[in-house]
Amino acid sequence: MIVLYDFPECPYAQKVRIVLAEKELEFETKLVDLRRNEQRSAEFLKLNPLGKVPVLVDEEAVVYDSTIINEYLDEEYPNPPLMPEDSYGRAKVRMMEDLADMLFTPRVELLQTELRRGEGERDAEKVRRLQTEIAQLLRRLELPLQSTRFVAGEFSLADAAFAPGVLLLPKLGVEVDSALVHVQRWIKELHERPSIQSIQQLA
Ligand SMILES: N[C@@H](CCC(=O)N[C@@H](CS)C(=O)NCC(=O)O)C(=O)O
Repeated sequence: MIVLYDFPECPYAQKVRIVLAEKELEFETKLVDLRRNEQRSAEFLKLNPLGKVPVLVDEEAVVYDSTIINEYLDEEYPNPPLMPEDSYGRAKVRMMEDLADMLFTPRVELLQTELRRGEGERDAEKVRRLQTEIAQLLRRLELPLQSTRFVAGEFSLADAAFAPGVLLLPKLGVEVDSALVHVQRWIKELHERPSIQSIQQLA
């Protein structure tokens, strides 16, 4: 049985849940309560010395980091495939996934943290800056989405990486420019996809 060490609100753990759902894999979850610093416990550090969720345990395989976990899942459980067959196709997925993980999701998390503060404590300038930066990042997706249905061809690990943040955009007050017709279409399609709907209540 696959076990996911999870914190439901973590977008990186959600990205793994989307892939597990795409592949219709059964799994158990073990909550690592980040609010109680459980990720620093000696027991958890044995699974991931970096002290971060998610971690996936599949029999003797212990894998951490959402990107590495999702590639592991795609190789171990290849149906349906979430990576293209050709090297350049795979490189494009990885570049898009990197954009999601390094630029998009961290800003979504920062904005979420800022908005959780009380009205008085909130840094309005920071909120506006992050909202603008996230909207600008989405602009970069319009060109690839003009020629393909998803960010790097067919639905892939890259779309799974963007999805948790994309679900939060309305709550975060990020407006997607209506001129970005392909981005708008892609967002709608993500919202309608069952694997992504399965994490909606966690987002
Ligand atoms: N690169 C990692 C990032 C994981 C990550 O940042 N997890 C956060 C929660 S969303 C975490 O566990 N933070 C706890 C800590 O840093 O102490 C991945 O993709 O899995």
